[in-house]
Amino acid sequence: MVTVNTINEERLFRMLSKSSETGAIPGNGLRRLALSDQDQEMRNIYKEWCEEAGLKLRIDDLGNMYARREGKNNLPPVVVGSHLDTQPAGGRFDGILGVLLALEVVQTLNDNGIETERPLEIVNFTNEEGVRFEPPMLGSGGIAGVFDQAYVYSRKDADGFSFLEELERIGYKGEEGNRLGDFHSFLELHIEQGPILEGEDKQIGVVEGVQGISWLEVTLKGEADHAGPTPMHLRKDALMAAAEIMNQLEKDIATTDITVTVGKISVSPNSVNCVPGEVHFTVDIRSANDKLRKQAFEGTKHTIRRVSEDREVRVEMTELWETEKIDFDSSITEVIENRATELGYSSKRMLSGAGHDAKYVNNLGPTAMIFVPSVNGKSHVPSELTLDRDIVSGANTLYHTVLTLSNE
Ligand code: HGY
Ligand code: MN
Ligand code: MN
Repeated sequence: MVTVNTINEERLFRMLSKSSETGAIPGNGLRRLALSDQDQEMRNIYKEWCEEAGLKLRIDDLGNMYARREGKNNLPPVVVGSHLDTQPAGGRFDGILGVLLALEVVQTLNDNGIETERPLEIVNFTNEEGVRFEPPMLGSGGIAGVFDQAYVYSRKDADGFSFLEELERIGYKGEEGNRLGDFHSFLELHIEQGPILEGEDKQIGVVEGVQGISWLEVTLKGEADHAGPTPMHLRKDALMAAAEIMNQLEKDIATTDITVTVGKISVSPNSVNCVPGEVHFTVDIRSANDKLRKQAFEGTKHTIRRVSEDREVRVEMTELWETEKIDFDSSITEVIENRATELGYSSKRMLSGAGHDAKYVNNLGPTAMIFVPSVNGKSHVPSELTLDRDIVSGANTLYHTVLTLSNE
């Protein structure tokens, strides 16, 4: 039986509460959009903590932050990390736990005077959420060769500011040569963001893979008109067309194996007494089965074209993002499961419904994730919550998994 409670809970929760103050919004939430002032503030705090822990910090050309702890031998490191950026009205744990628990693991190794065979690198990836700069995971996707540097730099936010401008503005544009190099293994601890662990009363999720995701951007162009004198049969109402489309997608495309989400919509002229002339919305489609997801994607586009034709509304669609279902490294998931069991924690093997940086780092080398339960399965909202005891069991599992991997 390994010693439990190896991490320093007081220090860990002090770091977490500092993060929870940085970009805080009412309802216990966070608004810390990628490359915003709040992200800059949190990056500066995290940088200081890394340097206080004796780590050597470097920043790459996409703003990804790597902090390195040397080992006995100059071998490919064990890498641990996640993201510090949040949703616009997000929670205090999504991504943040993975970054701060990685730092806590390093500090605990320091406390115990442990020198690991391999070096360790802890990471904060830029723009995981893909809210301000679409699509998600531009930092991890950039180093994994999914997005080239020019594409990442060109992505603009709703106000027209580019990723590059904002990265330079907050002072976190480093060198391409600082990107993650060859590594032994990558671990990401994350909140589950769903109801499974809580529902089955399990403390640790041993994550075996991540489902596939497709994003579609849609613009419908009808005709704006006066809401009063324009008879219903003469209208080309873009919002009514969108409403019919969304209803059809929920009915005909979504199944128990396929999620369909229209998360973002804008209407113009967006006035009480104007028939909407133009609507812009997004569709997020996910499944653990890539064949089903691709069929659902095609079915979605067909539905949008059919309804638009019926209503004489013009349509433009852009396939914004696609990422396949991936499988993590089974030798690492076995280590996670064994350490959790030895620590006396219940665990469950599972797939991730949400995308994570680990999904792209998995392109570069052996990767896996550890989940901790989300209360009521809620995430991407201010009420997002993971209980202290579950954070501690996640941290101890991460610590002992890192100890094993860094001495392999
Ligand atoms: O979209 C996702 O699943 C992740 O939270 N960025
Ligand atoms: Mn996340
Ligand atoms: Mn998220």
